[in-house]
Amino acid sequence: MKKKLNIAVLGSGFMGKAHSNAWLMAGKFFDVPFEPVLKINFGTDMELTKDFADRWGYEEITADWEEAVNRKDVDVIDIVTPTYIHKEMALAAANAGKHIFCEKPCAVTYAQAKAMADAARNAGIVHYLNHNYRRVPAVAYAKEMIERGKLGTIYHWIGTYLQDWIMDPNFPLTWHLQDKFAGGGPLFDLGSHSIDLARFLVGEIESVTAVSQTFTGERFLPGRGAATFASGESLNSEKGQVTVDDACFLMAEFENGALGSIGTTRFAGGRKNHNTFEVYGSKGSLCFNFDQMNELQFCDMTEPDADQGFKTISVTNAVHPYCSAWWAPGHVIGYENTFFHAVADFLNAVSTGKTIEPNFFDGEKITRTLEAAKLSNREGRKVKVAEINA
Ligand code: SOE
Repeated sequence: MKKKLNIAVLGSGFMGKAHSNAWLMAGKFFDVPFEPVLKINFGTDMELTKDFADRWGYEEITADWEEAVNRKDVDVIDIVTPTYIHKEMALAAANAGKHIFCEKPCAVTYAQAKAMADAARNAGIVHYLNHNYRRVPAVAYAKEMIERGKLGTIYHWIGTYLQDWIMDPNFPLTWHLQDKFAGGGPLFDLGSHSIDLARFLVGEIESVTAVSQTFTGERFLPGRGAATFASGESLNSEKGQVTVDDACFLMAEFENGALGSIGTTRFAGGRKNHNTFEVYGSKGSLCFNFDQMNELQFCDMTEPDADQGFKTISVTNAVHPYCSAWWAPGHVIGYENTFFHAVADFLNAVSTGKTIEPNFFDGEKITRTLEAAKLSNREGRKVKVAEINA
């Protein structure tokens, strides 16, 4: 019998669902050292929280997250709330000596992210920041290929993360569209993923030059109104100010000399979750597109000129990262599997006390870069990441 590990999940939205599923399922596919137990779920709307908790089999619910964090019988705090409250929850969890599994982006400011990193360091807990795309097998395999030298010296990173879910001007002013709750628009929500992948695959970003735009400056407040959106949001008759970007494009200089760009928007019609990157090196080029998440495109530049061209690698073979736990080659996996991979790695980290990445130390660096991009856009100039102070 495996030792049980009691999980408190704070939040119950889209990510609450993805995380709950992963806590329950990871051990079915991976050899994990614990049996995670969905002990308690925190939510603010008790009716919705009860429905959610019943569906996923939580033992209890609470409207008081601090109570959940401080319970003696809770081992892990899983934070899936809006971003602005991550810091408060993470600090409380670290002070209580609980391991932390936290949704991205880390925090709304560099100062907050730094406080989270410091608290985790001081408490000596295991902390994980869920930039889940690192755990797409094709992305993890891209990392292996780069480490094996298949790309040589890296010259370029071109990342794009495009969505379209707020293009309708009637889409309400949810927390995602308010700077104080989200830290930024697609720059924070999507750009944090792209920066995480760029750091993972290329290296540290030294400076950024960013431009952003808000296309819809005012929106109806959420409430009970006529229109209801796919996300379940409905409208009020009053309007409020959008205080985040709708799109942000940035150029990045890496410490190792590589040059790159990251484009993020929620106004790319038809693009639902179009997360792509291209990495160009002296010996080879790699392209990834989450729409075909089981594949990598690779061009081997060491081949004779006449033979050069991109080939498709199906990253579904047992030798590929995470794939031995899944199906026979070519039998593809999906979005939810990335969360299973994260949970399996996190459980192993808790058992061994080893570091898992990305974590709050990465969150600190990513958030600093995001703030540099905000400053760059505001002041119309290139900003070194090191200029940003907590
Ligand atoms: C919404 O834009 C969102 O759910 C992000 O918050 C996630 O991190 C991304 O994986 C999918 O899109």
